Amino acid sequence: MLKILDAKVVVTCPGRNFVTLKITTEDGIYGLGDATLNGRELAVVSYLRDHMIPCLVGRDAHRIEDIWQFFYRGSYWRGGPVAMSALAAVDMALWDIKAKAAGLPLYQLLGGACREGVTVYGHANGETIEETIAEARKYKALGYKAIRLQSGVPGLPSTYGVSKDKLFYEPADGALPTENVWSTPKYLNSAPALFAAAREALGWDVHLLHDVHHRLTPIEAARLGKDLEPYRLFWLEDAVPAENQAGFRLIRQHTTTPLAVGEIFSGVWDCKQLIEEQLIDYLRATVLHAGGITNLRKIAHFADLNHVKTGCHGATDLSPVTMAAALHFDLSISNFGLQEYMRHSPETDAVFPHAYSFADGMLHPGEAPGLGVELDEALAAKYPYKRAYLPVNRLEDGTMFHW
Ligand code: KDG
Ligand code: MG
Repeated sequence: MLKILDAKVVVTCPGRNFVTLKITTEDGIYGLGDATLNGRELAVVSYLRDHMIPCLVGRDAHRIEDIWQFFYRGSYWRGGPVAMSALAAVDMALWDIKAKAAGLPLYQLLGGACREGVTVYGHANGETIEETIAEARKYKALGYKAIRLQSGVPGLPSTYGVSKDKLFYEPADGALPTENVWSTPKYLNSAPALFAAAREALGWDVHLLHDVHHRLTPIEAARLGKDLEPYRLFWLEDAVPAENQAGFRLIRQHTTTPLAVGEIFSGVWDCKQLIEEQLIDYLRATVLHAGGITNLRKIAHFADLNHVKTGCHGATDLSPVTMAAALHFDLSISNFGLQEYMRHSPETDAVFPHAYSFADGMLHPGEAPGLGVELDEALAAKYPYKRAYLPVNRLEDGTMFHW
């Protein structure tokens, strides 16, 4: 029995908001879990503080599956991003504790390494195609084997994925939501040209990816997939909003461009049909928003039976605690595909010192016991929470659209 003595939530904003759960046991071992839900952070804080922590104290930290089921089944109101992010934070912290108690890096408890490291992709973006390609060259020079390309759409004042600060893209940029403008015809006219130029300039020995960020209908996505086929993308991401999973049938019937989806999924029920019918190639669900390591492992095993690989979300709004947990997970599963890696700012890395490191296009979680991430609470306290929303999107005629 490793009795849970206490748990607390730390909110900090070293350039962007992060919510971290710290669970402490009677033996003095503590574990960290990430509970950050971009733009809705305080809802998860309340869910943890007001509704979960009172039930955690006194339980055996070793009983991870039982605690997971207690909160999932026991809340009556199952699922959803707020509850599943909170549950994920508890789950990550418990795995951190168990691995520290065993004196092993977490991936050893998950079955050991299946590969030498975790291949990651970086983000190259620019207002123009030339600027984007120049950024991609920098990633290649750093050793990246896979690069996501996002470029400005001519005629639109701003575009998803294109940032002023090339290293640290933070879309949650306003104390109230910024309003962006979108045009599907303008986008569909410009995206294939980016990849034609990119293959010409970068060659074929690098994986190229692209994120549509949920903005097309299935038939539009089918057309884009076909237009991009000559450039052999590693994946086309979030081509359509995925609430209607059957929509992917139509895309699938029309194109051989591999499809990735799921960074906003909360669990297996958001992707059961996508996986079962083999409508996607890569699942973007993460250890954070999809209910923790315990839940994502089950989803990944199910995906493996259906030829679907993982492609975990790894944007900067997932803290280094999630990044570490994802790396232990990635290293240990048989159907790993690719891991997203948007580098955190030096301020964030200082608040969350971590054992993971990058070399030759791969991240490795390191050999520190547990997740291998610390939380510098004194430093965290110097960065108070700052309300920040993700943008919203309108069509050129003012109609509300997907962002
Ligand atoms: O919080 C939202 C971001 O994480 C998201 O917009 C980033 O789409 C994204 C990606 O692929 O990293
Ligand atoms: Mg995305």
